[in-house]
Amino acid sequence: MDPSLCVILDREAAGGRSLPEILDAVIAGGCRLVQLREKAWPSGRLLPLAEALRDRCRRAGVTFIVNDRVDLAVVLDADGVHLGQDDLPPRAARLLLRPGMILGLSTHSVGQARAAQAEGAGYVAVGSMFVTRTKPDFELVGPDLVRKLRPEVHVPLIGIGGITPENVGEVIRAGADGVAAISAVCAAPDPAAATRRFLDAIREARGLTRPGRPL
Ligand code: 3NM
Repeated sequence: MDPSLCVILDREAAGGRSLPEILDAVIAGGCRLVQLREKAWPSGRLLPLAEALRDRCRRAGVTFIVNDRVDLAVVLDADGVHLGQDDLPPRAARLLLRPGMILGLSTHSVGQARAAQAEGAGYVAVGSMFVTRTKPDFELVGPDLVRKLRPEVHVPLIGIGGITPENVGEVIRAGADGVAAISAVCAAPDPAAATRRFLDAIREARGLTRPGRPL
C-alpha cells in the first residue's frame, strides 16, 4: 500500500461535482489511497455514495478508508477507518473493526502521535502543516512536528492541512512518508492534473531524501 498521496474526497470541497467523478480523475492521475470524509450527511444517505466509491476503488486496487464512521467502514468492508482525537478511541474502534482493517489516527502533538503509535495505528496523520480553510479549528503545527516525530514513529507519517503541489516538498523533506489533501485536489479545476503534480513533487522531494515507507 502506497501512502504517498491520500486524496480525501469531501463533497463540500468538490464544488458541486460528484465524488465518483473526482475519484475517477484522481485514480487516473495515479493516486493509490483515498479517504471518504463526510461531515454532514447521515449514514443512511451516505451509504449508496460510499458503496459507489468503494466499488471504484476495488476495481482499481486503490485503498479505501472511511473517515469517522466506524459503522460504515465495517458495513462497506472498507480497507480501514480514519479517526480524529474526538472520535471513538482506538481501543473502542478495534472492538468493531474486522481484523486487518487499517486504523489511521489524526494527531496534533508529540504526545498524541506517541499515543497513536502505542495504540496500534496503521499510520499517523500529523496536522496542520499549513494554514487551511477546510478545517476552521485547525492547529498549526507545521512540518517541524513531522521532523520531531520522524525518529520515533515507525509507521507511515502523513502530513495534512493546507498542502499543495507547491509546498508538499517541505513536508516530505521533513520526513513524512506521504501527505493527505482535500481542497488542492477536490477543488482543483482538473483533479487528475492536480494529482499528477502532487505525485511528481513528492517523487522529486524524495529524490533528495529517501523512498517512502509502505503502509
Ligand atoms: N485535518 P486541506 S487539517 C481534515 O490538522 C483535516 O488534522 C487536519 O484539508 C489536521 O487539504 C484538515 O483542504 C483539512 O487543507 C485538510
